[in-house]
Amino acid sequence: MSNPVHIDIDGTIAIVRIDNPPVNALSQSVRAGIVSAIQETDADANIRAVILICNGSTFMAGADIKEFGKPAVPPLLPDVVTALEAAQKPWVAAIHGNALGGGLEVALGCHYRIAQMGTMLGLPEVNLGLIPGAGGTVRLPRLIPMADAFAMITSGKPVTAATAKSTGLIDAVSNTDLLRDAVAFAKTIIDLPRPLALSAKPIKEPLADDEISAKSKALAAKSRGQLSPKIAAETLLAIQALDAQSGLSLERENFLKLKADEQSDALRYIFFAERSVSKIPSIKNAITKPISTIGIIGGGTMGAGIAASCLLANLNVTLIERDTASLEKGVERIVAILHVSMKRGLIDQARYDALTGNLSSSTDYMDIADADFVIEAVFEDMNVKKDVFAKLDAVVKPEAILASNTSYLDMNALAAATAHPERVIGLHFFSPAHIMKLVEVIHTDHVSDDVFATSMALAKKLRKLAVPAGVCDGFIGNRIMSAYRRAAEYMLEDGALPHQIDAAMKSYGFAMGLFEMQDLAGLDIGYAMRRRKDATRDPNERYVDIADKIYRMDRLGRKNGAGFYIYEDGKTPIHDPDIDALVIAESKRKKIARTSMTEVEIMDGLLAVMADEGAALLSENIAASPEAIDVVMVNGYGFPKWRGGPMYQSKSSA
Ligand code: 3H9
Repeated sequence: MSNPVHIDIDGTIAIVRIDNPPVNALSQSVRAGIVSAIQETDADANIRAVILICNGSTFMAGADIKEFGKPAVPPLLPDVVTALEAAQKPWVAAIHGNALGGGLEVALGCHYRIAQMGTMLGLPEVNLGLIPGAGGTVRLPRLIPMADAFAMITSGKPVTAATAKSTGLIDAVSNTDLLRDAVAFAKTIIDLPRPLALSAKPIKEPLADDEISAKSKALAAKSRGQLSPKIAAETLLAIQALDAQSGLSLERENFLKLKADEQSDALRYIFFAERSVSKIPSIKNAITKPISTIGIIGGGTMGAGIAASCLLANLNVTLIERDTASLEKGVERIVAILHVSMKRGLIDQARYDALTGNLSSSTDYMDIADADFVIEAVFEDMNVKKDVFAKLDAVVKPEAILASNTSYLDMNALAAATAHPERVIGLHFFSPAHIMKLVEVIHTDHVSDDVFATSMALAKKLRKLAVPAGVCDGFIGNRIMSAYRRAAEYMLEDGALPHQIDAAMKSYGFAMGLFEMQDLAGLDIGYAMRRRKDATRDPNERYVDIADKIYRMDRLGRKNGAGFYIYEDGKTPIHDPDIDALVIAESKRKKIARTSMTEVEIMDGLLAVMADEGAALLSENIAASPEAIDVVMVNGYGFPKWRGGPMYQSKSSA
């Protein structure tokens, strides 16, 4: 492999350039190259400052995660950062794109940092089940206030260059040519005394122990069993009371412990799975058509969220509704989402004005005749959707793509309702659609490769995680959830109670229990869905009546204060013994002898059902890989990410 580290000399300034595509990860050859560059520039008396810059789209995005499963080959990253800190010449990190994890730690080893506007800087190791392992927990809180370092390290969320400048993480922002600005900056510091190395400085604005403990407690609740945020908080708390050397040793010890833990294995698996699922060999040579104008049919919660996502991706959007009153409400919803984005600082006033300017609305389908792509998000009913598709088919240009945001309907039947089924695709967004990253891209039988590839590309443009799925009732996620729900209902009749099942799955790490989730969605929704399926349900299939009975007691869930649970404050589920009695009475009525179940039995039983349904999806070609199933479950259905997903779990426990 060619040397990824090059040195150019510009007068008295050395420019050390890293070129290790795609993200300049700190592979062994990069680490070794940086160490030689330190030695070379130290030895050259003409050089008075060094700029560290990267080729390609980003500064270093971290340690090379692909090396994590193998024995570490020196020089190790912590030693590289220590060597940088001790370099004879001042090093200036010139940062663009992302400086993440080990990449930011390298920048912290440099004596100055300048970043291009738009750069993101962060220590996202917790998302991989780790903590920073090359001095980040020790150096960051010596550069910026501990409260800011704590937030960055325990959340893993990167900050913008503007925020980094305000906290002192970077010394300067470049608005134009990064290298030119970095050289100009270097010239201003050449004659200054060398700043103290970060490891020689005290902690900046340490937090009181009780403040950190309170934050740690809040984190433990939020991370629901994930170790890394908790260990990150504990490490920072301890580091406040230690000298830098002892802090570095503690960080290393905790980093290595976490790296060897199964949670980090699972999170690394999901990291690569999320990147692999959208790579589809069969459409490698397909033509991706340019998309600039989107028509959205229906301005309800889903339609508005999808429209806002499209606007935020700089697309022109026309919203269609059936009457003026609904149209006004739809536009209001979209504008409200953009307004929240502005209030949160994600877009500024000028961008808000530009994006709202890209939105038009109409009650006439002819106004989307020129759209490149139309997404319908009307009521989830086959006849209503068929009607919309027939109208669309008649007005849009022949090359326009028609997508349905359905969560379970037969997309092939919908495509057959049009004259051009090859341009029909499903895009199953998750609610709220402007926030949730997951989209299932439903591959209909007759869809053309170009339409499929263009739909995948559009999802990427919307910054979504697109997972292809075949046509079946519920696609990947809802089908697994149906199997999970069915099995949980059998467990109710067989001996478990709703709160016991919910507690078991929450203690496994699920965001919410299944029965709490049904209460949140509204028991009327599930009831209506079951009635729609009555006609086609196999009469010999085991059917559990408990949810129907609760609905008929006018317990609709959170919305009217009672469902499987009672809600006194409208949101906190309270266990209701009346529901236990109803469940027990149902077992009796069906003459089922109840057997109590332990938490582990409940968990194992339900996970096995999910994995079995996943195996069926694979054998039916609905899901292309176990990774696709895991990515859907983790990103759309609250399966704990640090467990990797049901397929990963079944493989690891096999
Ligand atoms: C760490 O640094 C530990 C240290 O504290 C201590 C060590 C001792 N390594 O995401 P993309 C690949 S832990 C190897 O699609 P984007 C990725 O798999 C690390 N490979 O692009 C993909 O490959 P392919 C802390 C990596 O533009 C390709 O690059 N850092 C790494 O949407 C493009 O990736 C992180 O957690 C890596 N570190 O987003 C940052 N990163 O084309 C992780 C990416 O074969 N990375 N690849 O599928 C990211 O968040 C995003 O990749 C980034 C770019 C935002 C940089």
